[in-house]
Amino acid sequence: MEQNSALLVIDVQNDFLPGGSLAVEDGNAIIPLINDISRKFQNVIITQDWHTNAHLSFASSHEGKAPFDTIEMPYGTQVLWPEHCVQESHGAALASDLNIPHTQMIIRKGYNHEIDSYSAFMEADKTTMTGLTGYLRERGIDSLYLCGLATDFCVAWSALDARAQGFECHVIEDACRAIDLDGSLKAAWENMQKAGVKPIQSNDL
Ligand code: VGL
Ligand code: ZN
Repeated sequence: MEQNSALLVIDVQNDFLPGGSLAVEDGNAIIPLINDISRKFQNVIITQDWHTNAHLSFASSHEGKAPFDTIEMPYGTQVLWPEHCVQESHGAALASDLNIPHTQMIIRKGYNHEIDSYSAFMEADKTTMTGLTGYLRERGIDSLYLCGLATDFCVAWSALDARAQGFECHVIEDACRAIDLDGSLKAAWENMQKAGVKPIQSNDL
């Protein structure tokens, strides 16, 4: 791949893998594929969900709420999750069999206690930027390829924001797995299609 392209590996962390607190079904199946795909890219960026203890996106931080309930936050409706990806925990660590030594940057998100951040570009308030747009622009990167977990949350939100920020964006479908809450996977693909995100398969690369 050209110097203007980057692979974004989204949230391949223990808590999103089988055995983790917010396990995505079959999530571990994509790891060897992502390792292979990464060899085709000069530029690789990894994201890491990185929450505070008792983060407000956790159901356990709200009395009477259970995982997958929703709540109204100042920035809109928030799905409440099991505790996951708490800073420095084993669950927050990148999968140990993720093997991408030429990764150039690891960007963390979701570290603001009161605001969730599915997207690698901006927090759920749609205002607070993570700095990724500036990093990519300074590096002359304008074409992105996304893979990882979960298709319908962090991958989709990152892809939509990538388009909103003016990047060309592809989602490598077979190198992602979904949570799929109440039709969220179908809705995510519809929104991505409308926004001009291009779905591709790993063997298209
Ligand atoms: C994610 C829910 C909560 C994800 C992160 O990586 O898709 N989903 N935090
Ligand atoms: Zn999270």
